[in-house]
Amino acid sequence: MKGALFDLDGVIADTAVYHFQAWRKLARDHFDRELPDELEEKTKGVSRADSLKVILDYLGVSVPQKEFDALAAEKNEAYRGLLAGLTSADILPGIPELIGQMKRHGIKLSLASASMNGPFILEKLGLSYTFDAIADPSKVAAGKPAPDIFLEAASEIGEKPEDCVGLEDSVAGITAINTAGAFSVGVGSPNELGHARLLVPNTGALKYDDIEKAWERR
Ligand code: B16
Ligand code: MG
Repeated sequence: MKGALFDLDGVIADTAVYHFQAWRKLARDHFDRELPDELEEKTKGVSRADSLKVILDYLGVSVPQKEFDALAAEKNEAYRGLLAGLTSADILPGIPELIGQMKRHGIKLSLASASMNGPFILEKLGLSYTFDAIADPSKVAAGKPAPDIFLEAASEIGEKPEDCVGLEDSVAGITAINTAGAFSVGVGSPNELGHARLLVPNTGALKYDDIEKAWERR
C-alpha cells in the first residue's frame, strides 16, 4: 500500500450535507419546489454540473445554457456561504488518526474529490500541508463514476492505482475506484456501497490495521 486516494465530501469532512442544503435552497428560490432525500445520494460525488442536471431532470425543467451556468454559480455561492465557519473541528471522527498512521507508514496522500472547492476546504480544515497532492477535477475528462479523478490522484503522487487504496462515501465514487484498479474502502451502508472491497459504517470505524489486513487479503 503506497498511496491513499481520499474523497473529500463525506469522508474527510461532513460537507455533503451542505451541498444538499444549497441545492434545496436553489430549488425553493427558483422553482418553489422541495427536493426529496433520495436525490442526495444521486448527487453525491457527482460534479456540480452533473448534479444540477439530475436536479433539473427531477424537477422536469430545462433551461438555456446561460441560466444553467447562473444556477450552478448561485448554488456554489450558497455552498461557500455554508462553509464559512468550517474549521479543523469539522474533520470527521477517525480521520486525523487514520491520516496520521498512514503518514507514519510512508503512505502518500492524494485528494480525489470531484469538488472544485477541494483546496479551499482543505485549507479551512488545516489539512493543506498534510496532503502530498490534490487532483484537479477540472483537468479530467469524465467525472465519477468514471475512474479519471482516481487515476489522476494516483499519478500526482507517482504511484500505480493498483498500489493505492481509495476511500469513498458515494456509489459513483466506489465504482470509480474499482474501475481505476485501486482497492476500494467504502464509508456507508451495504444497501448503497455493496460494491466496496472493504466497507465500514462510518469514518470512526475506519481503522488503519483493518484496512491493512483487508489490503493483504485482497
Ligand atoms: P463543487 P467529493 C463532490 O465531492 C460532492 O460529493 C458532490 O456533491 C459535489 O457536487 C461535487 O463534489 C462538486 O463539488 O460544486 O464544490 O465543485 O465527494 O467528490 O469530494
Ligand atoms: Mg464524497
